[in-house]
Amino acid sequence: MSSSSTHERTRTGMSKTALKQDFLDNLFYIQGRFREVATPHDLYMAAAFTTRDRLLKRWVNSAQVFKTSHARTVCYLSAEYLLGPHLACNLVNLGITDTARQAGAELGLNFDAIVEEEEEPGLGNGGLGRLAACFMESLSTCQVPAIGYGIRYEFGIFDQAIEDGWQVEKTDNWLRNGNPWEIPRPKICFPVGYGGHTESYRDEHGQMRLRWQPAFMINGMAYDTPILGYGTENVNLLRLWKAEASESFNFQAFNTGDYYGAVYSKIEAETISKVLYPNDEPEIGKELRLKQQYFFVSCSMQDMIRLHLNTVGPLESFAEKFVVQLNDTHPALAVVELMRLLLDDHGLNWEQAWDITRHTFCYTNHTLLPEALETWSVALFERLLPRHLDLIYEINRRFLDEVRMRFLGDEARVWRMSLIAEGGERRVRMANLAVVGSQAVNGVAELHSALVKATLFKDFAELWPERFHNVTNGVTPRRFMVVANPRLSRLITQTCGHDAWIRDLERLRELETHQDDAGLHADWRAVKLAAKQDLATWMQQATGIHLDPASLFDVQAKRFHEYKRQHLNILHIIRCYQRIKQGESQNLVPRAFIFGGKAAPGYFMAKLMIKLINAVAEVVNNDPQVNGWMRVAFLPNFNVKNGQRLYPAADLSEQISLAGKEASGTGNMKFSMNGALTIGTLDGANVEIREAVGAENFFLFGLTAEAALQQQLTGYRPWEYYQSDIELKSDIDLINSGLFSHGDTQLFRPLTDNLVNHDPFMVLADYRAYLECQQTVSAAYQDPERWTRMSLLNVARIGRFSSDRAIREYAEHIWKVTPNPIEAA
Ligand code: NTF
Repeated sequence: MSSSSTHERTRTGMSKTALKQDFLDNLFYIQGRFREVATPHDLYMAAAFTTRDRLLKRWVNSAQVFKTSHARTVCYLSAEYLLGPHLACNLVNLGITDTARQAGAELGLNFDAIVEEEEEPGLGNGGLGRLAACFMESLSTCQVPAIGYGIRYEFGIFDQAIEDGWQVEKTDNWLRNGNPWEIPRPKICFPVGYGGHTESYRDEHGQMRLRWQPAFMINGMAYDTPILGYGTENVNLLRLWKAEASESFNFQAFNTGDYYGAVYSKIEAETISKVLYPNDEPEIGKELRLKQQYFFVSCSMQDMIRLHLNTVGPLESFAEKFVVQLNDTHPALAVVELMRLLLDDHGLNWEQAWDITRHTFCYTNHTLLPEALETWSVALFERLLPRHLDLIYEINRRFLDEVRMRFLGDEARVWRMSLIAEGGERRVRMANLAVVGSQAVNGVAELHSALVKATLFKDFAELWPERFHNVTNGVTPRRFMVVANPRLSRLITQTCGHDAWIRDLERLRELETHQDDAGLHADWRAVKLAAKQDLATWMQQATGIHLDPASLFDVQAKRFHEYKRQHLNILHIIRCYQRIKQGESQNLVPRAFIFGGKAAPGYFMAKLMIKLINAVAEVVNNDPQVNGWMRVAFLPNFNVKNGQRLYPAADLSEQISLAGKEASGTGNMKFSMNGALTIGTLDGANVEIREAVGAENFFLFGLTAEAALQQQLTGYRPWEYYQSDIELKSDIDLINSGLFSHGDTQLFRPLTDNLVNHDPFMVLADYRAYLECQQTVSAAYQDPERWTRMSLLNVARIGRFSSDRAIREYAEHIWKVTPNPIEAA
């Protein structure tokens, strides 16, 4: 530590003494408690405020600099941010974790218990929302000026409890005890309209124009959360909108004597930001969801226009000041809303407005699954957003003329590309809208981006090939290595002789020179074992299930979905069980099979998979004949916090989706970063992870995307696999026998029947290859030196999958924005 930075720390209050004093002050002045009577939550709040005080200074400084320098700014629009707990990450990014720990110790406090106390904001479902959170952190780290816009859901993703083996959803009342990380901005508040009609009028130049008269208005109020970067003074802003009744509206009702009516309308307005919707239930078509999307998009676009007018000036340069990234199609209405604001509120003409709009937006696609592609019925649109429907028609008319001009006489193409799906109920295609309204479209892994061009957006890629890009996802090593796995991080820093890898993850490659170092191997194994012990302790207490840290920890943690094929994993478990029962354990290694993940509340099949896992667990864990060999455990309520317990403890990472279905995956990266080896298909980012870590350090199995598609086209007959593979048949039959369901032979029928008769995700086709691959896993695990070397090389070569790299690619190729480093104030 140089003397100037030591000085810096004391000057800005980063010293241990200052931390202790401020902690006690916050405990007293904010929580109204002194040390002796403080609850664990009081202690957490005092720690959070003490940390927040320290980041506010950086934040205000960043905001000031960005304002005066007119820095080009990225606006990330996302309906989800799965942030995870803030405290530990903010301490790491402030560089004061050790100081805070010592300060705590001197006050007689348990630092880890305080960190553990934080309830995470679960404002997202899974991969897409977590990606947005990683990107926000990396935007700050990479010094790119950015604002994240989203919704401040009062209830985030439900908490999952397991009762009698079934998933039970509990509301996530995350704001109950207050949120020390957000700053309410009552003055940053925008009106949002719904319903009503459009009318024409003559403007001051005698031009006929249209305007919207909404039937009712609500307000969106800003709540700001500062997002720190690592090793930088740059702090970006996450601005989430809360829906509130508009005062004037209330007042009107009050004046007419309808006090209760006014209160009711207030409640109704506030439902708009009440609850997060699941993302992997087939098309829900919920009106409230469309209202939510329009709500946050309208507030965000109005806010950007306000900022632009306040700093830069004329709206003609809007697209130079801002670039807006659409995180999937949920915010795609922003394209239309910007058009409306420019045309109706700011008097631009169509050509000007469209030129600005087209140069403002970029769109990321996150899934090819047809049931996840958003469409909204024209009728609903007409009722809720009549002006926007007009604008969509006009955008479409002009766009389809362009298509006709380019592809003479190809009306089938015009139909496919239209923003409106005709035939049957007319629907607005949000993905087509997003592509037409954007200057760049990207997929999230090489394979996915290729499939986007070849299938989903084939027509669009033929029209505008230059618009299509790939940016492979990444994850932040600060949260998923430094915070989640301090032991491994310390070992890496010690081995490399520096901690520069934390901001430049490619430098993990320096570990390669130590790949045969026996001392390092021993330390590496000790680190893994300690993490497994931690997880085992936690599991025992959370589920009562005992896991042996010496066994191979085989982990599948992600949302439950048929395409992710948790049932393929279960079939392997049942096969192991049967083999052991039949005395064929010679090629096995003792394994703990660990699952985590939520199922969308309305997704019956996914919930049945959870039940099956718990049912198999109950039998296996209570069978003394197999207990030396295997355990099955379901970790309830998989979220960011619980993920941080799992990744460090995994030996084997299950990434077994049907090739072509998982757009990227990001859990695959988090496991690998923590030294787990992957068993996986050639799907999503697995392909690139395997290339990076080396084929010899990755357990590959299964059909390729191409072969899977080919087989589907020529007629896939799962029952032929069932009939011809006696082990497969016996595994499925064992489920149907009632062994796992106290004699109920019908309980799992929907699942097994579906596998044998339809099997849309080709579980049976990949079953044999998966079993064989699992045998090579067991064999490798029996050679600890070899396994350790493979684990080490996975970490050494995973640098590319930092979200810093992803952000740099977006910045250079898509956003055309350069870093804007902030000097310390
Ligand atoms: C998810 N998509 C994909 O299923 C994952 O493969 C990917 O890693 C993440 O996005 C992040 O890109 C979704 O969650 C959604 F909503 F699009 F279905």
